[in-house]
Amino acid sequence: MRIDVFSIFPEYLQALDLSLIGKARQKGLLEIAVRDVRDYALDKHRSVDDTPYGGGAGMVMKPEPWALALESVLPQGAEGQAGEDAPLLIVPSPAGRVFDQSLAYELAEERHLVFACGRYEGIDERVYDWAGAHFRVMPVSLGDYVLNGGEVAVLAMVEAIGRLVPGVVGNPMSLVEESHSDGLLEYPVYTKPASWRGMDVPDVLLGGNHAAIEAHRRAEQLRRTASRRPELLEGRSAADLSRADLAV
Ligand code: 6GU
Repeated sequence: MRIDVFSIFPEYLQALDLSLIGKARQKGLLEIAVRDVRDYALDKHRSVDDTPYGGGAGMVMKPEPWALALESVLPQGAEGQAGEDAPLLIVPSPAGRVFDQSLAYELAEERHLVFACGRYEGIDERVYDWAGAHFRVMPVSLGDYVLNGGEVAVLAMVEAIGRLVPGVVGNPMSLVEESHSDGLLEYPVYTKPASWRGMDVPDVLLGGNHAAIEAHRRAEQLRRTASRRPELLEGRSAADLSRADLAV
């Protein structure tokens, strides 16, 4: 998968050199390039913002540096309407579609993602209209709160998406058993010692009855989800929840 990130603070994205995502880049599973929008500015001061028409607080990002930046990742001669195979331009914004695990799975199937990190009060709206001719454009939000720019959101999204690309996570089973993979929160985990500061690991986990362990973990997933995130259980029919669940 190819990923291009545009930002005026490329240093924020240095965390993508680390850990699992950094290793996946080294292995060539993820081809990630971080680019400075200022490199596409037109004046010697490399300015990328200006005052808003109509007045108001703050500054707005100028359209031309963004168009030049985004054009630089398009295949040569790519013009006209953006088809199904056009790169997907993700615009981090608190006004976007909320990012969740199902969207992460969806985006992990893409060939080429481009992230446009706005700063200040945002990017001139005409950039999105222009971009629609060359990209599929998707505003995406991490949740209902405000960040100063898209960089931290891109770190979260690239990590969530990248780890779903085949080969990035060494043991694919860890993707199956984690929170949200089946719409429920993860079961609690324990390691040695079996007794610690007066607290014991549940007995069933110490035995070798795999069916009993599985039933226990499933029950814990449901208990935890009902207690912390009850809205995740809404709309799940009794039939949807397995027989082991009903025995809880
Ligand atoms: Cl994706 N971007 C910004 N700037 N703020 C946010 C966000 C994204 N998600 C929540 N707040």
